[in-house]
Amino acid sequence: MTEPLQRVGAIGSPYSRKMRAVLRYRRIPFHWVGHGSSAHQKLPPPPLPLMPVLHFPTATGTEATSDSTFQIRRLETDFKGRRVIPSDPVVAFFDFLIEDYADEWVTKVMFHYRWAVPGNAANAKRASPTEGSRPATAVGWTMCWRGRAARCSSADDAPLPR
Ligand SMILES: N[C@@H](CCC(=O)N[C@@H](CS)C(=O)NCC(=O)O)C(=O)O
Repeated sequence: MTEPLQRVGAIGSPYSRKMRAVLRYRRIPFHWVGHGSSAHQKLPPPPLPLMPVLHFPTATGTEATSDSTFQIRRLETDFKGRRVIPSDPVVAFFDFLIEDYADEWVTKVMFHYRWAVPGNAANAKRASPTEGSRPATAVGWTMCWRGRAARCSSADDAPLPR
């Protein structure tokens, strides 16, 4: 594979940044396609409406894939060198356990520090709605996230944009 992979994501998305870190570490060329950008609109939809989406080249175009855990596994089989999954099956099991824990729970910690620290919240509420993610307007974005604030931020009165 010589063409850079298309990776749809957003700066504020922890899973997008996880995949960017993996692709950089593995030295796999990729294009960062902004979620909601015109380049994004031209790509086929993923199986799940979540970021990041990694598009793998196929004989007929590209295959859109969802979920960073499975994307990492696919990269392990498609690209050689600087692998991130240990070859020892016992160590690989612990690797999987730690990744699963981090995917499910460390994001809660991340969201807490994003929204509970006033300086971070001020930055996030300015940056997040302007990233081009769906929905594209600050009002739409707020409506989308307000109902989730308690779960995502660890605070009922998270300082979302008004
Ligand atoms: N388990 C998935 C989680 C992906 C995920 O939750 N992505 C978030 C952005 S960080 C998303 O797309 N959220 C959209 C939404 O909740 O509507 C993975 O590892 O890729």
